[in-house]
Amino acid sequence: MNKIEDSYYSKNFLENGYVHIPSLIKPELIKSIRETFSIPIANHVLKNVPNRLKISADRLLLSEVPELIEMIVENLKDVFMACTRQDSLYLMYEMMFIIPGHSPYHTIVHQDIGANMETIEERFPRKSPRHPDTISVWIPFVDVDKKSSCMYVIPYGTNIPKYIEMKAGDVLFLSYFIPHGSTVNSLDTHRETLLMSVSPQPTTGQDRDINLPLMENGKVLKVDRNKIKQLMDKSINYAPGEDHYKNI
Ligand SMILES: O=C(O)CCC(=O)C(=O)O
Ligand SMILES: [Fe+2]
Repeated sequence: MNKIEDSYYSKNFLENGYVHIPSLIKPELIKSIRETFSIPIANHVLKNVPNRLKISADRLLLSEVPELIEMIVENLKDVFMACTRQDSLYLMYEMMFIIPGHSPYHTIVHQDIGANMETIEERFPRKSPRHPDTISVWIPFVDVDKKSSCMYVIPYGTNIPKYIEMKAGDVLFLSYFIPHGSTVNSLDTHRETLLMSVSPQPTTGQDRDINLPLMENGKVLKVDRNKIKQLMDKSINYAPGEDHYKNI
């Protein structure tokens, strides 16, 4: 990405609360992630629980293919710095999220500042232990549109939902405050996605956040493999915990 694109994306993000960045991950890489991880996981879970509405695999890509996370940060580092106005970045959580074909599940409208979804107060809370410039990074591994569980956002200054149709390997940045949700997946095929939350500062007093340093002074760091191993051994789950595929 060049500087002009970076500043175009960050300007849009700061003005509207979201930005859609096309073609981040190459099709061959997406194909291998799907064949190695998301499709076998979906098949495994659905074999055991055929009516599963949604499946999440917490920190699996981080532990199995940390290069993928490093590559994403490397490619997006200038946009991250422009959007957060800081040059450090920490990973709060990372999960693969799969919505099976014909699942009635859809993500109810919420802000990511609220980590829980049960009540209105939880979906639209007033404060959070995380930094206000925390960004959710959402990457579909399959093309998504209104029929296949694409995301929608309510851009800053509007009250009209905007549906974000995306190609596999595109990226959607969501601010911590933008209201967003997703449509149901009415296709036969699964909707497979990667969801990460990154923040310019670590969180204190919130032990389910990974707080893994990804960038320091504008320099992308190698993911600390030992730290990841410790994290995987400790079972802290990003909500909703009942969906963790390893429990099945
Ligand atoms: O993938 C989705 O449907 C939405 C995920 C999301 O917004 C979240 O987990 O906060
Ligand atoms: Fe969200």
